[in-house]
Amino acid sequence: MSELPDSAQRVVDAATDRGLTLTVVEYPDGTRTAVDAAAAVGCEVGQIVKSLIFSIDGELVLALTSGSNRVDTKALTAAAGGQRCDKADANQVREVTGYAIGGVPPFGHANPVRSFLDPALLEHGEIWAAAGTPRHVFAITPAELLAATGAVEATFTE
Ligand code: 5CA
Repeated sequence: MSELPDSAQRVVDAATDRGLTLTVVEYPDGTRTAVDAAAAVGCEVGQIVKSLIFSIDGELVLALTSGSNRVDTKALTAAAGGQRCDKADANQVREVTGYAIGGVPPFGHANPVRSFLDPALLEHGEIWAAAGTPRHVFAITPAELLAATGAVEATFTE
């Protein structure tokens, strides 16, 4: 088995800490967006987990969103109990998660982050998420993802 890049290995280690064994798959053509990832994996876009960071009243939160959905920032703000929501910029994403956009995983972040999960992800038996780079992904069940992230289910999509 070839060696994983550090950022992907950190995700595997975070999963191990949570009692999960991840199989990370590398797609050299890239999995930077949900559409790219679905094409690479050969699954529905709705089975891809987008790990999106928003700043709500200055708190960086994670919205685990189905690849086929768009975040309704008003609904996300309400779920988080806040007032104002801005999309995080690339620097904020890297600062809070420790990963670059396109590879942000759903757990294994540099800093703790409150997480919310789009219930549409629960409709699938298997979903796929970024493993720390824009080329690496892993499969997980929705129940495992909920347990690994401690995310709160909330309806926050348009
Ligand atoms: N690897 C894939 C799926 S496994 C992935 O990471 N998808 S993603 O949706 O979680 O990450 C891409 C998202 O990053 C885009 O949907 C977009 O919301 C966000 N993004 C892209 N460019 C920027 C940017 N310059 N600033 C802030 N956010 C950005």
